[in-house]
Amino acid sequence: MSEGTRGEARRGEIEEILERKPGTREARDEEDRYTVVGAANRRTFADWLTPIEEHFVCHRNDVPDADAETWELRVTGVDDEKSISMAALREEYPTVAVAHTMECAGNNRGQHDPETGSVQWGWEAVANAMWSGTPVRAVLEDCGVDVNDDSERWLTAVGGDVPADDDVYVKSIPLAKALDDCVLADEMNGRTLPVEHGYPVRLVVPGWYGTNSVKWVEELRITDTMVTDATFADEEDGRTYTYWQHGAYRIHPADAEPDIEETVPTADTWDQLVGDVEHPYTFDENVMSLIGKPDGENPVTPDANGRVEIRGVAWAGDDEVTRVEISTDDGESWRDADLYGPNYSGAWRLFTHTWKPNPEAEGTVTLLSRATDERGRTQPASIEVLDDWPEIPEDVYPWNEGGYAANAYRPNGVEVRVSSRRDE
Ligand SMILES: Nc1nc2c(c(=O)[nH]1)N[C@H]1C(S)=C(S)[C@@H](COP(=O)(O)O)O[C@H]1N2
Ligand SMILES: [Mo]
Repeated sequence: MSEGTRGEARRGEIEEILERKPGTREARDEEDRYTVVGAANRRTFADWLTPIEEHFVCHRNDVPDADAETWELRVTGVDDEKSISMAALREEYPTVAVAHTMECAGNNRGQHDPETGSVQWGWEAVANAMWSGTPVRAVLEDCGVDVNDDSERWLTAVGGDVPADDDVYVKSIPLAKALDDCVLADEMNGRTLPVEHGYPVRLVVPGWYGTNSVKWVEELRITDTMVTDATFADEEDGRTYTYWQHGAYRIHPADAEPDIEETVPTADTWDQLVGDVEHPYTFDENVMSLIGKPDGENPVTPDANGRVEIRGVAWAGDDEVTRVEISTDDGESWRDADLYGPNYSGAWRLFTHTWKPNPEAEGTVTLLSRATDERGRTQPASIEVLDDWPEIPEDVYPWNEGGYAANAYRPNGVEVRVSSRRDE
């Protein structure tokens, strides 16, 4: 397909999605290459469950013209290879639901200075939904995989979207993670999976960056390493299979050339960054938080007791969030917020804090939130270009060429105007 035709098809797709999803708006993608819509308003981050209407969408290729009646999921690289129909997937295996905070690895990319390429997301590419379907574990066990095998193999998932540049959407995750909590989802928030979210079936990898949750999944292959050029050599179809794993979605300084034949011993993104992985992969989500209320759109009026509720969400991939703090004085001082509500691994937590704005003070105040996870990692203050990659100074997130996995709190502050009751 020519660039022009593909561009037009994508435009049509975005318009259609925006119509179905009134809680989203289009993201800034100067190169006009991706289908990208994000949450339109911070209020999305004041509730635990994100309605489909507010859930961001992100993909590059044209969506396949898929039909659940004819779709087959192939399982390969196993003793008992199978091609499973959607009916069989639904009826012959158990059904589970998982909560998953989907965050695009490029969320917050627009906060990088100098600007990086690709989609300039602010905070809008994150959402929390319930995904139901078939546990990956049940399918693999049925295909002869020893589910108690703790050897370090990989699950490589292949997307059935039509490749724009002959780069098939393929992602590898450790087999241990796949067996632990991953799901082949055909429902989202209790509804049939919408086409833009992966109908008829997608992989859901709880707590890991969205890129790992392959939509329109048509093959699961068990491999000894992460995908390499050799993994799909038998296809002989002239398509390439390694770009999305090794070329994109890696954290590195400008002008680096990541190895495309790599297999890393550790999955946690931050562990890779501070450890000895030179060009880390975006797997487990870094600790993050966002204020959803006040939303910065409207002035806030304190109640009769002079109080304002600050509410938001905080997540840390498949680690637990243990603390959220709020600052109303630009980070000079911090107060603990209370964590509450549902607590599922892989999903965000709600937090709330009662703020008493100074009745004497006029004008706007910036509210900051900062989360800490169970491993004691706290969100850094800002994104900075490092001279000495990857030595990361305290309170800094490293500017990186792809603009990935940033979790600084300062750029996500919300500016609110406080109006006193008496003025009204
Ligand atoms: N097959 C396929 N799966 C994909 C993608 C894609 O382009 N093709 N995009 C990924 C990216 S980058 C993200 S952030 C999530 C977004 O999922 P959503 O659109 O359901 O929110 O899907 C992932 N799965
Ligand atoms: Mo993404």
